Amino acid sequence: MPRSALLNVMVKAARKAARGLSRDFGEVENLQVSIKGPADFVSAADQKAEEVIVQELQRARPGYTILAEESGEISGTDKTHRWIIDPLDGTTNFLHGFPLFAISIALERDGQLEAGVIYNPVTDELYTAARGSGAYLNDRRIRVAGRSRLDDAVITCGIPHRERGDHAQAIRELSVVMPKVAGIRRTGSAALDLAFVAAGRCDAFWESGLMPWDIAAGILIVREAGGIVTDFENKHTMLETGDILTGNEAIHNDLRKLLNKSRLPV
Ligand code: 2AM
Ligand code: CA
Repeated sequence: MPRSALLNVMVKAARKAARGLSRDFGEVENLQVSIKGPADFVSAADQKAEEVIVQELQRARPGYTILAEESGEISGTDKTHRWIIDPLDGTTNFLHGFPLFAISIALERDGQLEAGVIYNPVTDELYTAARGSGAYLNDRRIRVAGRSRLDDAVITCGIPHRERGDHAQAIRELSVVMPKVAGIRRTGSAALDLAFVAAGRCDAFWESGLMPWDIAAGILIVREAGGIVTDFENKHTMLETGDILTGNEAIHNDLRKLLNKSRLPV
């Protein structure tokens, strides 16, 4: 199926920003040994990538509102459309020369996700979806995995960073899920976790406390790949709460019940 004009705009912006990020990623290894380390360099790379994306999107669709990780909300003349942008998801990986990071761009219209793009420059893998038109990896249709038993499932998750989130709760979650599944993975990029669920590379993903730009594109891509995406109460507050749970219908349901066992009574 030919890509829509809208997706073409988003893909062009992602690929352009990716060229800079790939160059900068190649430099990170050299910087590991400097006294200051690569942190400032990475934050400059992140900002530069965001500028490129914002510039491309504004040129193609002037006036759309923008929500981006580095700039926050840039109110446009058109408030019905909003770009949600993460120029570099997996920053800690990038900083360490660990090759798992992605650019994520979504478009919302009247609060509904219309299109999403996630691009991994290291593997040159481009995940796209437009509402009602399916999800694609490098222009080939993708579907969530068909496995229905937790026993067979490989599941990715997030673990809160130092000084963020509820570490004790994260450990309770791991301790209920670990004995029931084939394996748990932690990639460090929520956007790629969602892309991997959509492509059937893993069976489910859950994380708490994420930001809208981490997950907006991925939510649509998983849905268009036939997956279920909710918060832990089966509601659709993911962009507001940052809590997300996703997989095919069977695994999503079983994992939700399991995770709820890890919650302390309030
Ligand atoms: P980032 O790499 O763009 O920061 C990994 O668990 C996920 O959490 C990544 O998608 C990462 O996005 C996100 N993340 C990292 N630090 C965060 C923070 N302080 N608040 C919210 N999300 C964060
Ligand atoms: Ca992010």
